[in-house]
Amino acid sequence: MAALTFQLEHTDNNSKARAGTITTDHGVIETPIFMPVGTIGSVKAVTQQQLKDEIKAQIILGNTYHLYLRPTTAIIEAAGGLHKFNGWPKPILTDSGGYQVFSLAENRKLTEEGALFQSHIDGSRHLFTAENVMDIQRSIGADIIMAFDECPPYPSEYAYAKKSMELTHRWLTRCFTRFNETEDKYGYSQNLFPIVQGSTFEDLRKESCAFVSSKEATGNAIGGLSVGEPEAMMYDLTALCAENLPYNKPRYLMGVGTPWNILECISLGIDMFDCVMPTRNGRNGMLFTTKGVINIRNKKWATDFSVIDDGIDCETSNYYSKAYLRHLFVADEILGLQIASIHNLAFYLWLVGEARKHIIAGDFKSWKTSTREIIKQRL
Ligand code: PRF
Repeated sequence: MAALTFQLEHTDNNSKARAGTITTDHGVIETPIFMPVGTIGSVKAVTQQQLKDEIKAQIILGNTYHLYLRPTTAIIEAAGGLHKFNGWPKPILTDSGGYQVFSLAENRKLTEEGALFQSHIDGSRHLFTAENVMDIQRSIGADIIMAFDECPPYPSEYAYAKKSMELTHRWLTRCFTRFNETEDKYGYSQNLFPIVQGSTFEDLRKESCAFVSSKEATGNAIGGLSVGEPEAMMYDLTALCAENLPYNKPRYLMGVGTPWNILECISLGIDMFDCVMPTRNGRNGMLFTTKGVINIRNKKWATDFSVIDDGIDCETSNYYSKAYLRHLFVADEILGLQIASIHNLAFYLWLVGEARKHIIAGDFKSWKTSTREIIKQRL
């Protein structure tokens, strides 16, 4: 029951990139890391065995909003926590649900107390507060749990962004109070990560970083980015936040992004990422490979019998041909969704693993420049 620790192993001389290790009671995570999204306790179309053996995932995400509604907190608690329920033995992180309430629920209403919302499943009414979101995440039992926050839309007016950030800060203090009053439920340590907000305003972002840092959490997150703002603005704000968050704690950039976004943000000092892109885009036939981006439905792949990607160490990517995968997509066969999801996730894990190797080797910046042209290319 030891709180999470972060060991910095190498820092890049030519950028802010770092390689480190996060140690949790469910094992070690090598950073920089990408975390597959398993919203309802399942990474869509992928088994836990495939996550472990083929994709080589080290930590996966779950979502409080979804798990609370279905299967319900009570059922996860009866199972002995999410690790026991879904059979994933390594670290889990749960997002707090605030973000999903605002993007999914119907008739949601924000008050000082929390967020009132109607379930997207059956319209039933619920209230999320800083306190019950801590209690629910205690019961789900993730190794890393997220503070309850509001993610303002882009663009937001300064006055709204400021009010929203201040509310997120008051919720944050309530989250820590409740978190510290309650115990780890399942014999291993849970860690609360606060989230920086402040929309696109530099002074608000700095203020939020200072407030978040004052909580002395074991790790910190940056929210409210990649919500429609220009890419250059996202990088500038990420750089600003990374500089203003503790150096010796992991920094998690929430919901980012494309393979290129990830490399760029690693160079700005980010250690942890999650995004639905590899699985969601994979299900739409978009494959990220070490040679470039493929639309597998394209006719040009119909007779390409070469394997999906021989550049990464993943049995699925090295086994099935592009022509076969195209056939599965064109025929609407569910195996196609599985193969594409496994491959894309394996690619994302390969990408962050290579980034880590090159940070350690000392040639991250030149590797990133040469990799950029290849991974952005459309085949
Ligand atoms: N807050 C939370 N989860 C998130 C975000 C946020 O701002 C984002 C924004 N990119 C993704 N997921 N709690």
